[in-house]
Amino acid sequence: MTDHPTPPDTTTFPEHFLWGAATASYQIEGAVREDGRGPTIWDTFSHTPGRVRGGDTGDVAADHYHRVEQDVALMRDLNLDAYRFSIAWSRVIPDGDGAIEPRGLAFYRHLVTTLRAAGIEPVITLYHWDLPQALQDRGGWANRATADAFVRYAAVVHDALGSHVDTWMTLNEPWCAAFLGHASGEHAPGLTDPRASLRAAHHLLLAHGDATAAMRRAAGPEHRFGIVPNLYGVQPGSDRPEDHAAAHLIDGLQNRMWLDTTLKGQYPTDVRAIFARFSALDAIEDGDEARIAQPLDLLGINYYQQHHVAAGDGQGLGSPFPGGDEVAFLPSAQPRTAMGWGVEPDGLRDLLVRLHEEYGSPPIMVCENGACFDDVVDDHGRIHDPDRRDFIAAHVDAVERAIEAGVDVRGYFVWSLLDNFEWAHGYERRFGIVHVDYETQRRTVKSSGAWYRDHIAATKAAAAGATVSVVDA
Ligand code: IFM
Repeated sequence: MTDHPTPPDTTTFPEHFLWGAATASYQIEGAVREDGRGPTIWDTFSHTPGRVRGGDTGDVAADHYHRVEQDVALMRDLNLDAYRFSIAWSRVIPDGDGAIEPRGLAFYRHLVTTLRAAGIEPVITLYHWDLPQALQDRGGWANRATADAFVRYAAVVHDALGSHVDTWMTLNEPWCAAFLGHASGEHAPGLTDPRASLRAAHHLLLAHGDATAAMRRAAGPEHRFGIVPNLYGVQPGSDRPEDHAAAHLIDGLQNRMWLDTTLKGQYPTDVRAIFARFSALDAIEDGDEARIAQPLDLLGINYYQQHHVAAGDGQGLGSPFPGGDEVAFLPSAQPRTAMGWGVEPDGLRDLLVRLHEEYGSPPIMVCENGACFDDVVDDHGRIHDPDRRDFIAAHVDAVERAIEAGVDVRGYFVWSLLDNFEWAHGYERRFGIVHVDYETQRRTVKSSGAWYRDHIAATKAAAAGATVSVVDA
């Protein structure tokens, strides 16, 4: 990557475009045993030896639970318009479907009012993978009743916080919850059961649809509802028909499964065939697809990279996709992040255009985009991270090119505000634009964060007709 990225054009973004940063409850909050919070599948998983690198857990994480004021002040200093965070279900209803814990709701009420006082718009995600353990003990997402419990939980949170929060996302990356959690077992609850993974996927979608309908019934006209799948461009490794077939299969499970259901009201035929192959079709009851396809005000998307695939040898390649053992995943030919993920900003532009052209998508928010690189803290305590800065600049530029091509994009959220618990990778992998020293909990804005702060100021100045240059951080 260059040391001098091409600055994105600041003049294209619509006036009310939201510049934000995102986090998730289990990744930053800590305080796992405080104020009545019930245990979750990630508490269980991270405390199981061998599941998370180095035995790391979210017990303390970035200690955000005790640092709301400090963290919101940081967001204000970064010029953020909006902050996307998730609610920990088990803080609000410790066992998932029983008694409500008022201290959990009070914590989030305090967070959203502190954000509002700082002029920052809260964007809520109701589920970012931390299922109450008590529900897992009764089958978790593979059990249809979990969708009903989610609808009640969503209504409780919406009722408590709806007067402060306009933007509501039901699920973050249901693909991960279903397939990493139940097929490859890399994530909690750590199952390797393709049938359970497909049942979980369907019940997550049903939970999204029914919760959206329930919240909308109670909502004011200003409330906006959406879902946040993680979407990828899927590129065949060659022109061979079998590589194209592999790309089609992965596109079905990664993209169309979530888009066709929520936006068109039906599973793609090839995805139904995967359900049939793993004897999971019985999970899809009559009328479910219509319930899933609730009208949406926003489509949230998370974008990090593209998949490059070829026909495999059927020997099982560790693919997290049920049925994906027939597919070989190829490394990107582009530079890669510390996760090994290819840096492919054009893939974001192409994805946004696809959503517009193929799906007639509702307005889109890029709810996560960012990069993990190995940060070095210098002798003065500074973190100079030009690779992350270039990554963000190039993807903001890709969003800008999609807007120019006619796509209605309403916001961009960096993943992540803070370094945090990166799931099975523990604390080794850092995505933050703000560095967290986990010994002291000291926060330090990285040079990528300084660039983002200045970029937001320049964009706002451009919208107001003034000129501010983005200093090369
Ligand atoms: O940290 C995760 C986040 O929880 C979901 N989206 C991808 C991020 C980076 O892996």
